This record gives sequence, structure tokens and C-alpha cells, in this order.
Amino acid sequence: MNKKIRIAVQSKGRLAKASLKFLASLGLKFNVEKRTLLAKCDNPKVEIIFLRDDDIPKYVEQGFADFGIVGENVICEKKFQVKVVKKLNFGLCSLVIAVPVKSLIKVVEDLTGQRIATSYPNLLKSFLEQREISAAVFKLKGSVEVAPALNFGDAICDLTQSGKTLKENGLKVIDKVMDSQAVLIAAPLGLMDFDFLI
Ligand code: PRT
Ligand code: ZN
Repeated sequence: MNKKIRIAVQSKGRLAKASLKFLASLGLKFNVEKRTLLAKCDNPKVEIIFLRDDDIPKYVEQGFADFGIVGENVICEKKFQVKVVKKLNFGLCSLVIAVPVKSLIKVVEDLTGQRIATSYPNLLKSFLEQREISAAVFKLKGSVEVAPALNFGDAICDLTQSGKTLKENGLKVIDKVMDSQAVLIAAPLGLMDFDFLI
């Protein structure tokens, strides 16, 4: 095989360090200190590309990267056409629905007619549809947990790991949309000669 394998990982953020650790565990050696957008590996057939996590599935889907490491939540939200080839058991978190602790909303059925702020509108809408709940979904890019305190939403749907941020913002979980973890993804067109990664 002469083709170079290009692997896309998050440049900064929650998955960055663990992604490189996973690649190192496969025997790949690369220089992270002199890291630019692209890092060459000792193995000349492999190169690592550093991206925003949201862009990783696009690169893989379009074939600009052969593999990528990203949270399942990202690929499920935008329904990217990529294959999940391995669950990596890091970046564990859950996408949950939470409300202010004193809210009269106790179960998701109580969300009918209410406003929910989230960075994951597609996943939330499918969840609500499955439960036949009609609620207004507002998209926010970040800091979703502060929305109810600012009266921008009666509930939120966001990722949580330790639960600390929800607690600090006076919120409690009433239901779970999905569990998520980091996954190794590949372009949909086969995985020839890449066995060492799987
Ligand atoms: O810059 P870039 O676009 O690459 O990164 P990003 O800021 O969009 O993503 P980043 O680094 O925050 O998260 C990358 C991935 O890590 C996510 O897509 C998830 O798959 C995974 N992950 C695991 C998490 C968390 N745990 C997590 N706790 N992503 C976000 N959070 C947030 C959560 O929403 C809350 O606001 O962290 C905050 C703290 O959580 P608690 O519950 O531990 O307090
Ligand atoms: Zn991102």
C-alpha cells in the first residue's frame, strides 16, 4: 500500500490528549511539540491532522482524512456519512435534559409547550418526536446551562460528565437522550489495509 493514511484529531479540547495517547498506543510516533496543522509520524505512511472537533467528520466524510477521532454526539447530531470503526472508551459523557431544581417540570412529558435550549437540536428533536412531546427547541452554541437563569428556556439539553456544571447552575437531570464517547471513524468507502487501527 503506497497511500498515506491521514488521521484527524481534535487540536485542543477534551479529546485532544486522549486521542494522541490512543494513537501512540498503536505504536505511532509523532512530534507533538512542533505541532502544526499536520504532524508527520515516524511511520512515513501516516500523518496526523489537527482540527476543531466539529470539522473532523466532514474531513473524513469527504475523504480528506481516512480516519478521525470525535465524540459520538457530534456525528449523531449532524448524521455524517461515516463508519464508526471503534469505540475508544474515553470522552465519556451523556446528553441529558435538565431543569432548574425548583421547576414544576418533573418528567419529560411536562415539557409539552415549554422552551428547551440546546447545542444539539437534531438529537433533541428526534428524542421529543419519539416521546410525542411538542416543545420549542432553541439552538445555542455554548454556555447552555445558564439559559434557564436568564429566562431563555425552561429546560436545557446538554452534555454532562461529572454533573458539576449542572449543579453549579441549579439544574437537575430529568432524562437522558444518549450516552456518548470518543469513537474512531472512517470514510464510508471501505477500510482496506488499515487493520492495524482496528
Ligand atoms: O474547539 P473544538 O470545537 O474542537 O472543541 P469543543 O469546545 O466543541 O469541544 P470540547 O473539547 O468541549 O468537547 C469535545 C468532546 O468531548 C465533546 O463533543 C464530547 O464528545 C466530549 N465530552 C466529554 C464533553 C464532556 N465530556 C463535557 N463535560 N464535551 C463537553 N462537556 C461539557 C458539558 O457540556 C459541560 O458544559 O463540559 C461541561 C462540564 O461538564 P461536567 O458535567 O463535568 O461539569
Ligand atoms: Zn467543537
